Amino acid sequence: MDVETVKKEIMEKLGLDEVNSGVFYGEWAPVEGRELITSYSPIDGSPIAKVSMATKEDYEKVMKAAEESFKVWSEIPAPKRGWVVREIGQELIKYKKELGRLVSIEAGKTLSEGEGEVQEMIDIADLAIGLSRQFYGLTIVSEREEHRMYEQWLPLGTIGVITSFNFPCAVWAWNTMIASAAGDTSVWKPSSKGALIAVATMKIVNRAVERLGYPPIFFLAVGSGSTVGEWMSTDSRLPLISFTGSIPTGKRISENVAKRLGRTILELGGNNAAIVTAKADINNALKGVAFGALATSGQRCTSTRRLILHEDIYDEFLARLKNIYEKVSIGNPLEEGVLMGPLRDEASFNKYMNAVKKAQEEGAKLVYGGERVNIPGFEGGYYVKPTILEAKPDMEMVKTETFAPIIYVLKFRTIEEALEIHNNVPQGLSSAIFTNDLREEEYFLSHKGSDCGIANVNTSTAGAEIGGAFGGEKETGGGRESGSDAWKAYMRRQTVTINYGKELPLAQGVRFDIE
Ligand code: UN1
Repeated sequence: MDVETVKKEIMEKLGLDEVNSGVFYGEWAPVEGRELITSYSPIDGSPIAKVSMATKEDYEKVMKAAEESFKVWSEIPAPKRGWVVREIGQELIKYKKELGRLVSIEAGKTLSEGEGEVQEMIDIADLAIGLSRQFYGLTIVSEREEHRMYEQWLPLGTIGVITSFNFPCAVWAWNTMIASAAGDTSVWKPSSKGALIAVATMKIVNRAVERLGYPPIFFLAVGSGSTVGEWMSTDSRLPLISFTGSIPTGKRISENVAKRLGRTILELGGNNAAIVTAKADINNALKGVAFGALATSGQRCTSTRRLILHEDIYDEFLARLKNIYEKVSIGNPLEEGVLMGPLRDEASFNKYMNAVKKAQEEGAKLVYGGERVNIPGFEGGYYVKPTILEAKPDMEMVKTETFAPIIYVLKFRTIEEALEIHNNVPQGLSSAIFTNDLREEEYFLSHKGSDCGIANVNTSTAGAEIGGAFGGEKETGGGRESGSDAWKAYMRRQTVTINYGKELPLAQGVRFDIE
């Protein structure tokens, strides 16, 4: 199968044309007079289609429509909003294959990963349906006679969601399925490299909303970071900006939002490590590390970038990992059996080459990889060998996130030393330990252990389920999305005090007697 065949099969079904509007403000904005982005497939570098970008006037229309809709949407009881989310989930089930294939051709993922991304959207819709009946607040005892206190959660408003190319629709759904159940409307700025997926996603979900007779609640403004991204982050009509992407851009967005005292959910870089101890089940550890490092060609926030090996198993593990790397099938991700597709584009490839070079300049030893792979017939795609470098914890490249299949191997003797190495990076998203030793595992999970938002035992750093809160510490930005109580970020908490007595006693015993 090639890009052209898949394209022919899905474009009409997804309602996509050669030129598509990238702006939805209740209706699709015309494409005339707007700049166009060409979407290129990383698989062979071929153009798939074009998407128009929002002008400032378009953006204003988007914001106006989103605010108007919020007034209606926030009035609807939450469980009924949940029904809309259920309809969206059903619509996504219908289009799982087609949207999954679009993810494969626009993001370069394997067919299984493309469909997996849509499944992640369906899963979060399921979670949001249940949540729509569970926006619970606490009741609190009052120190005053005949008083009652409780807290309630109210819709927040219109929220902004800015997503990256590597999970071009799942991360949008993490935010918006929860936010819409919570009563919010949303404005989406997708990555310019995932614009076509965004358009297709909007068509699917909007159909479901419309079918149930509600006004549109999802809005779209395709554009660059310096235009739409900047407009959104400085716009006080958006009380929350959820941003997934690089640390430098995250800092910029965070500053803009902080200046207007808005809220952010930041999901920035990860530099995730797997610790493999001498007590590990080596076969499982190899599988977990290989999946973590190679899936999506190392272009996940959760990709395993560092491998911390116990000295007793170091040589054996490294040799076996190298063996897996030598055999892994790299190529057209639309083909059955291929596990590693291309890097996103030339810029990603240059970053990969640069990291390999710089790490070696710092003294790292290349064990495997470090070069481009030529796939006949797919010369326009940037395919690379998965790469293993033996390194030292303090090297700059070991502390840097490179969105590519590069793993730095580090050696440890004691579990304390392993965790010191582990935490010796600025990022703090995901982590893993492979061990069958209770003490090692508990040390890893203690406050002296992993400093990440996500900690895995005997499973990979990548591939988190939507039921948990997703996000990380330090330069990863501190945000949490998706499951658990992440919904609270999309609502505003109100502490309520009710006096049902005949007097007006004051808290803290304060007296204020008036005649
Ligand atoms: C991301 O890379 O931004 O945990 C998200 C995982 C996926 C999500 C990754 N479920 O690997």
